[in-house]
Amino acid sequence: MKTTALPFSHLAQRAGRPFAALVTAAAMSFTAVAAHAATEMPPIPEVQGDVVEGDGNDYNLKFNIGLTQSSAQYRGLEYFKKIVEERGDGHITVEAFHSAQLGDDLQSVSALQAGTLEMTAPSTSPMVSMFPQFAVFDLPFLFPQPEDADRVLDGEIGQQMLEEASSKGLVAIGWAENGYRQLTDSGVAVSEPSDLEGLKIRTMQNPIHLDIWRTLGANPTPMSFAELFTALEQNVVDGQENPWNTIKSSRFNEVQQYATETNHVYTPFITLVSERFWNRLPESYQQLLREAATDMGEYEREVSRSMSDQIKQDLADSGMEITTLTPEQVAVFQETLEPVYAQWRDKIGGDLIDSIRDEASAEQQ
Ligand code: KDG
Repeated sequence: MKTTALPFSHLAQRAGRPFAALVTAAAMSFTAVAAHAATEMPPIPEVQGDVVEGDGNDYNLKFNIGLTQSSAQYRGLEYFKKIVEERGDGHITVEAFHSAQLGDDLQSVSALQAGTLEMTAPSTSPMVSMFPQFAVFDLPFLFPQPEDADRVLDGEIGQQMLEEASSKGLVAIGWAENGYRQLTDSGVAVSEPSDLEGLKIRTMQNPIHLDIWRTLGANPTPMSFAELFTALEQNVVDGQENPWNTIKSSRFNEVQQYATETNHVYTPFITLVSERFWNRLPESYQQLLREAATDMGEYEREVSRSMSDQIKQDLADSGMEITTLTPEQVAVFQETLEPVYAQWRDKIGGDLIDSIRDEASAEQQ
């Protein structure tokens, strides 16, 4: 099916609302969520669920992530550990590692395939060379509101993607939230694409992200997350883009003066297990890990969303100049990036893009 309508107007049409109203609704929903933001991380929940009997053998799993110990991602990992060890019958333990201690995203995925690491939870973006369908999540402004991403990831499309990613030595058992990405830089206060001219922006190792920042007029540089803070500190790059929780937990405000709330891409985390380890587990423990991954993802979303307003305030208090775009300014970024949809539609698959847009814009039942 050839879509002739403009991507974002198309989204508005499907949502049955005028284009500007859709953008305003998205902005208001962020404000609404932010207005009720907690001032600190929500407490780690009590563990619910029956005790799970294993096969009498002992299993220890190392779970490595790229973000720091103060990130929402690590808080989710602490909850995952609590669930597995409290619901397991004492024969399964979790060792939690942060800040890429055991390798960055791509190194961790390779270690799972080799069987030298048991679990990790990377962004989908650096994995598109292994799973091209993940590139759909890198399309700009795909999800107008967080609930739209939840509906897709928790529904048939998300389940299908987990099944497809359960290959190549990996077992994909759940989704979690990295979140909506925001721009930071050390050069200028950015409020329109022309402000980006000549700025060196670090991107994830992902071709769509490179296209996004080239199209906006910047000079993009792909780099692993583990190298990013040093690259910013040494002015190897001028800026980067990540969710608020990452900007704060990775202390980017110490090496970046400006931030712009662009919400230009929503990035999920995908929770992965080494297939070699998985196949050694009794089925009862496999089911326990699946349930713990689902609970971790839901909790991580809550932590990520409930803290964004407080984090923005903390960053401003630390001296960062934060630019909040008007709906009209957001529309300029969206319209400038429309060619990225056209460039990538055939490579990603028009049917997948349309099914995600339909699911994302469907009213909550
Ligand atoms: O553990 C996840 C991080 O390593 C990374 O994926 C975070 O969004 C990210 C980035 O910019 O690399």
